[in-house]
Amino acid sequence: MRDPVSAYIGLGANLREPAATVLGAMDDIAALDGVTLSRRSSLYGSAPVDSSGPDYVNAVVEVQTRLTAPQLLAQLQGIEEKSGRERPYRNAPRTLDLDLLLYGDATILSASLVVPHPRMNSRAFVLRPLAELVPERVSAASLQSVMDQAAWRL
Ligand code: PH2
Ligand code: MG
Ligand code: MG
Repeated sequence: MRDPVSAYIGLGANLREPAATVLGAMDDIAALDGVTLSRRSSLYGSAPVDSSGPDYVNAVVEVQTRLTAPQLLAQLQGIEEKSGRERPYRNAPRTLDLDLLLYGDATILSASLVVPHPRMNSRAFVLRPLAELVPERVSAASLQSVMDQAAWRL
């Protein structure tokens, strides 16, 4: 069998009850077959970036998984759909967004999945919770470049 890989998943929500949704999604991730949730960051409040609506709740979790990256992504999309996510337009306010940020040390460039997440280094709501879990994977320069973005620990 494949060795488990450490992967990092960004969670975000800004509709309905975002904190409860994000916490529930962490439990849903933990319950996936082939996935062990090893660590959860704090929850962060954040102002919408290139998006609209109420403030977001964001967080990052670390998992160990034997799923491939596309298999893991498909499972995450299933959890998004279960939360009632609709996709009326790009960056629309959302009940739940689950982004695969890092999958081991892999670089993936396919039509349906790009890893590392292409915008993670320009978003404080990803970098701050990720740095709680794996500071060695978040550069000081990236953190510095998002200093002006509001993302506060809840
Ligand atoms: N997600 C986006 C776009 N903008 N802004 C915040 N604060 N948090 C998010 O999770 C977020 C966003 C696209 O996925
Ligand atoms: Mg996203
Ligand atoms: Mg997404």
